[in-house]
Amino acid sequence: MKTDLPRGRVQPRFAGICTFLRAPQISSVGPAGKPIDWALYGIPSDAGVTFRPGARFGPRAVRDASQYIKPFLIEQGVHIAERLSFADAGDSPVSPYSCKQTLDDASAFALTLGDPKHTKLLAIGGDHSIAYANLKATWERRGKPSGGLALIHFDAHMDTVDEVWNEKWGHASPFRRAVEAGFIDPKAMISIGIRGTLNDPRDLDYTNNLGVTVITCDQWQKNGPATLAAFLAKIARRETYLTFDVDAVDPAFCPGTGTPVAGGFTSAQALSAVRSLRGINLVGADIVEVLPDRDVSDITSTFAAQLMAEILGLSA
Ligand SMILES: [Mn+2]
Repeated sequence: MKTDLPRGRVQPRFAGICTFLRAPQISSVGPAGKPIDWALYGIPSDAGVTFRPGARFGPRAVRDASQYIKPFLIEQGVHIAERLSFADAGDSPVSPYSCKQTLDDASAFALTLGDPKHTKLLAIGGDHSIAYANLKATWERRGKPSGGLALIHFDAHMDTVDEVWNEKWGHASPFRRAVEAGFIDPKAMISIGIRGTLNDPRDLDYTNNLGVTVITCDQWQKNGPATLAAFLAKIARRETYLTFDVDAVDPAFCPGTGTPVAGGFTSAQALSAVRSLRGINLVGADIVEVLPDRDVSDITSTFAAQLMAEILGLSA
């Protein structure tokens, strides 16, 4: 085994210290687990929210829900602990009154994790602003590719507003900032699950003008999988980052989130869409906007925990 997990039929899943997917803490990974393939870490910040706060408690809730995730993935047919070394790197530093400080500190923290040339970063938020920090660290660790990374973005919202209440680093803006910084290539960016309402239709202009591919939930029902497959064929083996806002899923299936929008994916549809990404050259990922105080029976954190395993499976 590359990842030394406590055996589920020996140490019960309700016992022991709580880490993501029951992975070892990064400091305790032995020689058999080196180099570490994935560092899993939390960015417990909701300094950037525009509506309901509370996503700062997301990493803890997802750790808890992930205790029941087992290492063999039925649909993908892979055993993630056998094929991959992954470890829980704890939580990044955060600065609860400052989005920008949090992003600077979180990306500096992420830069140091594992073997920077090899270890991929899976960040658990936190609100969507934290994607910028993990994207920045990923882009730098990949040698700052000049064309930027390809981006697969699941979300109800585009998250490309220039600023809200004079804040340029909040959760409405991470992909605009990432395009400006050169971390991502908008022509190799796809946003899936977009729907609902906007303050201003011109909010769509920015990404439309840059050539971002968009699949709304309505379009997904008609030809979404084919559009996604064509996009994947276009980006081929290019280095790709995956960002998943749980509000891409319908609030009936992910109620624990801060900016819910009706009419989203079922959790089954969303997981199936993620599994269909198998074969991409995944170099980093995040899962964001789990808001435990609004959750019911851990529905949303259970989804996020499953999604963590599926994301690891994509590269196993
Ligand atoms: Mn978002």
